[in-house]
Amino acid sequence: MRLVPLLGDQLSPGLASLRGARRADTVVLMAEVAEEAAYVPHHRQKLVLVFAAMRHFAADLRAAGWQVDYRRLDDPDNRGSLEAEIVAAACRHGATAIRMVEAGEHRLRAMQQALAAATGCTVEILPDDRFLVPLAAFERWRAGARRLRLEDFYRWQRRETGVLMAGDAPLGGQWNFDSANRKPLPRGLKPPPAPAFPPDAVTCEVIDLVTARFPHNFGEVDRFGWPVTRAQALHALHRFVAERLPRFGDYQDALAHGEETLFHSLLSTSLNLGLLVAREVIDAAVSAVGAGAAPLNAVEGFVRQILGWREYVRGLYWWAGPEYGALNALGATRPLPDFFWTGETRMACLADAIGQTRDHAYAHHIQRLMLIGNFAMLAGCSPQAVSDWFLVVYADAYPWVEEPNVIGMSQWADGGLMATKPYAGGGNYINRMSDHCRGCAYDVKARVGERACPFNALYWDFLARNRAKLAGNPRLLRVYDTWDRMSAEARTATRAQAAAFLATLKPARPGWARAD
Ligand code: FAD
Ligand code: DLZ
Ligand code: SF4
Repeated sequence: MRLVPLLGDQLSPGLASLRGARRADTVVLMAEVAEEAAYVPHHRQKLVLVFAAMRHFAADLRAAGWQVDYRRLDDPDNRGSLEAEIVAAACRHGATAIRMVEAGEHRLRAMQQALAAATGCTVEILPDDRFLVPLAAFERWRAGARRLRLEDFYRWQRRETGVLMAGDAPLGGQWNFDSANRKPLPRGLKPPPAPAFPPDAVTCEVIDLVTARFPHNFGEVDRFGWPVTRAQALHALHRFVAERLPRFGDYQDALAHGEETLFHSLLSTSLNLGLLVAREVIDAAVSAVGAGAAPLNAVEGFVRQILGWREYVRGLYWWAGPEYGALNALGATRPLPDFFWTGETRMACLADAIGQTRDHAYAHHIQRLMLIGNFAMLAGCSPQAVSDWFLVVYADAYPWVEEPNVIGMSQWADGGLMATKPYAGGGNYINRMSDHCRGCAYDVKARVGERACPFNALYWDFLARNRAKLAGNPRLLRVYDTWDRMSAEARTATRAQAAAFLATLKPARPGWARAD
């Protein structure tokens, strides 16, 4: 008998460990376990999403003729960890062989490597070919690359896959349309509502379980609407391509008060669980250009996110190793302010982004990068505290994708491996790309004074504080020049303003979101 354990983010019918396996002599094991549910105190919607998707996937496998051993979190003899469940199942089924797809994170890869000794079985670990770029290919690319940059990686992938290519040249004659993709949302343009999938009986049972077992975790569950089956995820994909993709490019960088999704796809949870695979999402988007249903700037912008960023951060996570998560190039140590958990702040932009995070376990990229991440970096918050927060609060968060985005892209804690310069911005940037400032208690135009937008003084304070580490960066020469041209009094007042604001921040109580 062969045991095929499937992890919670391996919910793909075409998974490598299922392909070619014979149903008659295979037992598929899936296990909800306390260790995964509590290694960080996940947002309750994320817990519901993972368990509900696992339960639906197990039912689909059974319907397709697989023998599935499914372990529920509330089984009285649940052994609490994936390793213990796999060892017990191997014994229960008299397994002589274990076949698994490589886990998506360092912690569980180490567990997989210990399985042969723990079970006495032969253990086969297969590459996760749901990603387009095998890790060995990423490593070869990196070894030969002049520099580690998304743009180079992305062009290489366009050539390798032929996606949006006309022979050897990019379709439309340009590799990217970023300059066309920076429009603020015009007044009166209302993005279509994102599809929501009301919980069925299986999901309702999981909601009850999560509510009872994790009463103190962050986040609301009452408006749960994530896709939990492949059929729902495919429906969400088709709705996105038809309704939102055409404007995805134009408003990719926009922010708007009360607009939780704009023209984003909301497909990350389905992609990261495996309900959808990257290639089919890219193909669906590309076919919209062919059919004249979406312009090239939109489709290229979207493809770049998946063929580019998603594959790139995954390669970087594995290449950089477990130490990457501990990097702190700017030596930032401030604890997270408590409003990251309560959403209670007078800063309208952050109250909006954190409030919707609590309600939906979702924020789009620019909210994560230019509002929440930007604020945390300007305030000098510990990148590890920031990274833990991002891992907890988003339904799509797994270390392989969260860490490079937070440690690298958002906090610049890797000293520039991911991003050529810190993604730092003052209130002006936020005002240009959003309507948040109109309804804010603060004045976005002011740098000092009682009503001054905190982002402004914090921005300059961040640059001044980190001058020794950042001033040599050619992309920051102009901003340091502007700072230096301010009068000494203006500089002193700006830094005093930042210090006074920082002194008002209440640190989050330790263990705020721990599951009791
Ligand atoms: P869309 O804007 O519609 O983009 C389409 C798809 O492209 C996404 O579904 C996602 O699969 C992929 N994608 C886009 N940007 C990235 C990126 N930078 N890295 C990897 N994939 C990308 N994404 C996660 O999946 N999990 C995370 O834990 C996560 N944490 C982040 C933390 C920070 C600080 C930042 C700045 C970004 C983070 N991202 C993360 C990337 C991105 O913000 C989300 O993938 C995106 O917001 C998900 O919403 P969407 O599906 O509507 O994306
Ligand atoms: C995120 C998560 C959670 C909350 N629970 C489980 C679980 O009970 N069982 C499981 O197999 N996986 C779970 N996961 C996903 C894992 O923590 C992990 O992120 C991935 O399996 C890595 O590939
Ligand atoms: Fe955010 Fe400052 Fe604008 Fe208020 S004024 S919404 S704090 S950028």
